[in-house]
Amino acid sequence: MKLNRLFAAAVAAGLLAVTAAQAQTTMKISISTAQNSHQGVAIDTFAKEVEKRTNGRYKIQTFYNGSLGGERESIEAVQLGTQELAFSSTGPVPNFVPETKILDVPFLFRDKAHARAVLDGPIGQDLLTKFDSKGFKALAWAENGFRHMTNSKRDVKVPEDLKGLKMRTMENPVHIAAYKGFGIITTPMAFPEVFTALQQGTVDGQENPLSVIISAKFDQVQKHLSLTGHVYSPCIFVMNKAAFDKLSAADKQAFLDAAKEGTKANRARVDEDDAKGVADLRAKGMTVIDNVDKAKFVQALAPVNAEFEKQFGKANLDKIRAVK
Ligand code: EAX
Repeated sequence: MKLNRLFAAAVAAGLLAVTAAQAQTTMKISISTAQNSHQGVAIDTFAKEVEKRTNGRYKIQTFYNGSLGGERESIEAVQLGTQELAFSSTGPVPNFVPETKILDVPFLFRDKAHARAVLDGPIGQDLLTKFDSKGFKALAWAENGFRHMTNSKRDVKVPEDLKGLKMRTMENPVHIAAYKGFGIITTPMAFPEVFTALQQGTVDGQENPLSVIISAKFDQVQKHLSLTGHVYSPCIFVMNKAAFDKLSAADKQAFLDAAKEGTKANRARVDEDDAKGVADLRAKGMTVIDNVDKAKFVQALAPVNAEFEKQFGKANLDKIRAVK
């Protein structure tokens, strides 16, 4: 009798375990930066929240340091469905969803609060829907932050100092056009290759937010940093559209809410990195020019910006600029 009961309990437990195992779906999400970064915090939080909000029925496997490929490759994989999710800067995104290009216009956003208000407001939320017809579900905007220039050659104080520097850029048409406007020799390259390219001198410099410069340890291969803040760099949680559509309504909401939590953690970390980044990088030996004359850099891009006004429509850019 006692044995029977034990046996029944064991069978029941086994069945439960089997059902739980069957019901658990594993999905992958990747970033190109380290786990200990503003992007790592984003996907770690997302993974934890998805598991919590779906009672463990969905498990999110997290991959760091571009171990599944660079950002363009990971977005491609999400579009194809060989990878369910990616968290990426919007660098390569215009190659998939051209409407997002407008966010890459230099000196468009006044500060992070402005950029976040635009992304969280009607303009940003409308842009998220543009991913649908391209095979994606865009879950939420997050951020990389404002990008700054680093190089191994010289202090960059005025725009003329950028002339002739060979710099790695993201695979982004707006950035490339703008940086050419500064007289930079642009070399588009996937992020996982950048450290080595800087180390070997294939390029003189690169540009990224403090969060990325710190987590990628670019201070080890770059001497000069200038806080140019020339462009805001959004990030995005993207998911394969078919994988998202398969979820129940409640689970869809769980994924969307989890991404929002990821964004909160991500932005808090960017704020933290921005607050202590300069002191940290100085302590590591970088020379930091933190008082560049922004107006001169804006002025240097006047011809390029005139082109952007034509391309994107002045009214559309003004609509973004007008957001409080
Ligand atoms: O998303 O490619 C880049 O420079 C990005 O800013 C970096 O991968 C972090």
